[in-house]
Amino acid sequence: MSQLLDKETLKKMIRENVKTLYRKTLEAASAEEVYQAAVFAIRDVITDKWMKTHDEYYEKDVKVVYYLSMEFLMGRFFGNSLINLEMYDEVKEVLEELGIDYNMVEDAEPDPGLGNGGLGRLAACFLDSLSTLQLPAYGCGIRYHYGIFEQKIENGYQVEAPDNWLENGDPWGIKRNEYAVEVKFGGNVRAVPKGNGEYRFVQENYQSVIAVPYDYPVIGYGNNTVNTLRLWEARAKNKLDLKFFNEGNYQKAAEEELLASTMTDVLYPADEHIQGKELRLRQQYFFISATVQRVVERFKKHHTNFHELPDKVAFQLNDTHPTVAVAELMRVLVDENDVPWDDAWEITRKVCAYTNHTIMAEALEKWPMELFSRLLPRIYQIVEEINRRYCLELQAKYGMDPEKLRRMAIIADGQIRMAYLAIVGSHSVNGVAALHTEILKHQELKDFYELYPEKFNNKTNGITQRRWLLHANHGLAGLISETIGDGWITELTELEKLLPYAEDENFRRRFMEIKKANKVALAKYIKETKGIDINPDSIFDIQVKRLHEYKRQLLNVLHIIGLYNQLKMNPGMDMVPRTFIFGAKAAAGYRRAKLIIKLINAVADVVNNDPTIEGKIKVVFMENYRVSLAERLIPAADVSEQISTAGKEASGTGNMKFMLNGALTVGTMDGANVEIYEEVGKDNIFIFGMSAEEVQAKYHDHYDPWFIYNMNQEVRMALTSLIDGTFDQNTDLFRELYDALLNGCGGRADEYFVLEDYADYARAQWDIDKAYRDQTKWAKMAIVNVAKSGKFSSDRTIRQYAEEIWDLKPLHIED
Ligand code: 26V
Repeated sequence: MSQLLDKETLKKMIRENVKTLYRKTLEAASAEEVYQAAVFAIRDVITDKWMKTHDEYYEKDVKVVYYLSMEFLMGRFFGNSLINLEMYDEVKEVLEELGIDYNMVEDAEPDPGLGNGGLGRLAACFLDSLSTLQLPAYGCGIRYHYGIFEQKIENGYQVEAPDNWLENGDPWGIKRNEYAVEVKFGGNVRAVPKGNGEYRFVQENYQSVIAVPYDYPVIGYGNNTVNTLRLWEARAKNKLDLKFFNEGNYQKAAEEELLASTMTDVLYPADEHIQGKELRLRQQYFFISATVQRVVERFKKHHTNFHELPDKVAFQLNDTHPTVAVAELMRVLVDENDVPWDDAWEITRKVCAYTNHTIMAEALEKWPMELFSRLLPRIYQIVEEINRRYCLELQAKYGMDPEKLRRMAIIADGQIRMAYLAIVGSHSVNGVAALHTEILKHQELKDFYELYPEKFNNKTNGITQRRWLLHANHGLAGLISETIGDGWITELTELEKLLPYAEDENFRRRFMEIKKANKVALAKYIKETKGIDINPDSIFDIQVKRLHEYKRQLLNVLHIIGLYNQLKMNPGMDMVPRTFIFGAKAAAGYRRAKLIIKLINAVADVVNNDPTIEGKIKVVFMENYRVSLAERLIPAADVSEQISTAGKEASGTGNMKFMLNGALTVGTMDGANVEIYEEVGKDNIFIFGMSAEEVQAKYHDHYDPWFIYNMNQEVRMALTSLIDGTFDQNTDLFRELYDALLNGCGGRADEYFVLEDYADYARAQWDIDKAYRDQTKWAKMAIVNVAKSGKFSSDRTIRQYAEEIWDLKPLHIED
């Protein structure tokens, strides 16, 4: 029982809150209403700690990191907050004693999808670790009114619906009107003489938007630290512009209001290409300008010497999306605080650090000059000046080399390259897994590594075990704590103590019973939501992540087709029954990705309803993959599919969540899979396919997928199934996928080497089949995976950021 609030008080508070909020008795309240009432009860506990934390930060004037990110994929707050407050069991008991089903209450909370995928979820795991490690931190981002779309499947196709997560209010967010800031767009810049021969640059004729922050608590586990996630919302400065209104120009009069109200409406639901979308650049500058202005204001409360800024403030740029921060900090220092350019530049570079999350060329942000200069005229000038000085440096170092200059310039070919601005304006550039960082250094950012070798470093991603084991998998968490104590909750490498228990029959039995129970629970959920019967004794083989060609969901489904064809020819084929589960959102405009979703569903329809294969294969596409669904799926997995083309997946973090929950990986030597392999050893993982180097060589080499087609019957038959009506009644629906693999409609044929890696993937899948038959062996392998997952805690990652990039020290907050 927690000392924070006793059970009787809590019961009383929940009753009272239901009454004041809804004019109802508890007995008459819906799960939604009980949820709201319970949140208001625990908010009390949180608020005291939250205020104390911030008072201490201010008083002690500690250094603070600002994690700047367009996305925070937080997942539901309720259960996780209770876990971190160590009040979970107590609140659960209280609700059950009141006759309320705890899970119904948790499920009543919307799952705020303020992110696309890996990058946004990483930000959320990092915040959890920052608070747990007692590190002073803010997450800074945007309070989108609509998060990532809700995915529905209609007739096998993805259909997008808006996600109105704020519909029933926002009990976790606190609006801070007193910290509202003005952000300026457009207009022109005028140089005003300062009188000392210098000029001050002022923006005129601009449009204003007011940024209003909403603060969300980020609770540390088992301590008194409550950091803040600060999300900015746009509001008009003037509802109506009276000047235009009086002239009878009503549209113009309402323009600012319209501009403001659309700015933070919606998250861009693409995690790859969007070309030069003006609203996206507005969103970026909006939250960055607001953040930078607030940070400098706060700094000035204690300091007058701006050279001390890097001792008090660190900005971590989550990909290139917040990179205007480099120029905005320069603007605030130079224009608004009269700091000389050279000093401001030195300060800015010490404050900023950049994380790269992808080497997919399409995702590297570039802005057309015309758009950038029109929207952000002063920022544009500053970027020009940064570029001018930087190009002089390049010339001093390399001589006059126009090709090299063109390759490396921040501004070239009519565009501003945000990654290069981030690299030049930061003291640290990091990749998110060892392999990824090596590829950055020696391929993608080779020129920059030669120029600034000291900036480059690796920070292998991690995940928080509080959400992904303690909250998502109570059964396993309980068994582990009972066996080795609960130190793992804040020190995940403690899990190594489980290693000897791989040899303990009793432990293995209980471990496998828990997995089975999780599978039974998932089977029930699938039956309820999809109406599909699945066999809890089959292998649960799961691939959940965004849909992308490089992630190769197509390889997975082609292999399913291959298995199905074999079963049709040989119904008695001896295989362990398998349930293949998918979850994936496709970017709304990504046609081929959407077609792959349709294919998965079409294959599911045929395979699940074919009695001749005797239920040996089932295929399930779970709609609307999101954090709360991941929490249901991952604990029930036997096999974790991490099958990207080697060299393409920067890290992956799903791979770590599965491992932590005792699933075995079938994967390529890509991203953090490489490090998982190093931890568990070759006998406890199923590796297949080309290495990143082989992929690179093949890319330049002659690659002919027809060669594989000719040589491999299984591949040929699977491909033929795509176009012979097996899955689409002869409509030629999937011909595009067939062509993309063999002929490369427009682009390269089989760009991601699906066919090249097919045979070895199928071999690895048979190895899995064989291994699973020996349940003792399988249990040992799974336990080793859990035991060796310590490295992949985001606590480890954040410690490294704090020590090696931010120079950030923990601050203990007393009770
Ligand atoms: C890029 C873009 C480009 C413009 C359109 C909007 C948009 C939105 C998001 C992104 C970021 C894509 C990069 C990304 O999510 N990378 C993933 O980062 C994970 C955390 O580091 C990593 O585990 C995954 O491997 C990597 O794909």
